[in-house]
Amino acid sequence: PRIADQIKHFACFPQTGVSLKQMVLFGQKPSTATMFKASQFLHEELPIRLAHRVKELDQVQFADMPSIIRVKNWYAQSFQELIELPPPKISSKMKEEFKRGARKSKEYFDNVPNHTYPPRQPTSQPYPIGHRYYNNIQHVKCTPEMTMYNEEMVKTIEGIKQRHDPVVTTMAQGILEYKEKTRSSLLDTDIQQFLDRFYMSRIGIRMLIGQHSALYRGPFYRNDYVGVICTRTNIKEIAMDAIANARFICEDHYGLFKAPDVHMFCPADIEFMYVPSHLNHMVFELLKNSLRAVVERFGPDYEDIYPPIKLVIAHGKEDITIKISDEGGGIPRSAIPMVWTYMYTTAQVQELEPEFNQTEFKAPLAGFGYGLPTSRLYARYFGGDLKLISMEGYGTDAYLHLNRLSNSDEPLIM
Ligand code: W6P
Repeated sequence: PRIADQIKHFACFPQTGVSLKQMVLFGQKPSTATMFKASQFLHEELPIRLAHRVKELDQVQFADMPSIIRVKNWYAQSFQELIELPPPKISSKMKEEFKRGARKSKEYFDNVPNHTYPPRQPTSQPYPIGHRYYNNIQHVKCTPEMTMYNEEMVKTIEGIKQRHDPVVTTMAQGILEYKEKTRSSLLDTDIQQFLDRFYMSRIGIRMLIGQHSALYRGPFYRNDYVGVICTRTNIKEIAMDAIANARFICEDHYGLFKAPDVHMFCPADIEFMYVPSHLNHMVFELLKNSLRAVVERFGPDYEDIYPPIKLVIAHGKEDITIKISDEGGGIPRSAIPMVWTYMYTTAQVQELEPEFNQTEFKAPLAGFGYGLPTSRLYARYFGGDLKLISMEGYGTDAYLHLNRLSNSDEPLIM
């Protein structure tokens, strides 16, 4: 009824992207006043993003599948919660305080050398390299209204994040329902593009919520973290961790005494700004695929003579690239597109794991799960990419490119 009209209205506004760099600069010194500004930004940005998703879910060719309707209702409910949350009352006293804080910040930053003008707002374009950032609300004193509004916003968006946890599995269910009904092509590009956009948007929304909640809740004792972003992510440590986990899962799944070895080549400790959980997700996913290919090519009785998987980390000016090479026999060139589809994938997962966990979409070593397409989205989200090159009859190389400068815009339209 009325909520549908409001969704239509909000879907007319363009979404505003936020780069990794902007998130770090904005979250560097969280205060009640900066959190308040961020809450206000999310209070208008999240309903816009959710409304776009509802609109697209309504127009897609499988809009009438029961599971798709469930997902759409979650988006609509979250939209409604946000627009029904009362905006903060901004008294004239508070306005004065923001003005005073801005003047004080200006004085402060004018007396600190090495700052470049003009100041920019956190949701505008990324900063040029070497541009020192400040926000003009560092010196604003907090008020009870600000504190109460922050608390309400954080509680609301944390609830929304939790509501949307089962979105990926439920969407997969919906695609399955559609496939059973229509027996449509496995490589429908419209559906593929829709799902890439949909899941990319989900990554962005969850990143914004996760970042805001982490800035609000802490922990505050680590000086190399800004929310969920680690400014000194050590890729070697994350790779070693992912290797141990993937090998363990592989041994468990195939009942092996010893999974294929993974040889890591990493020149030195490389530290860069990234979200460690995203990085872990991607490297772990690639390793699982390589391990699976090797074990399935040589069989389980080959334990000590499996050809090792090579993991090379290269460190350039623009990119950090991780190459993972296996000798698992490769995949035919014509089958590469299948690896990235969501349509083909669900069938595989269902076949291998008929009773796969409904909320946790992580069937260990299952077919080509959603793992590869979602890993590529995670890579692209911060300006990187994921590519596969395969030699049929020999093995596969996966290239995970990560943007070192991290100032790429959030990809909201692909
Ligand atoms: C394969 C298939 C694959 C997908 C992704 C990463 C590595 C591999 N190896 O055989």
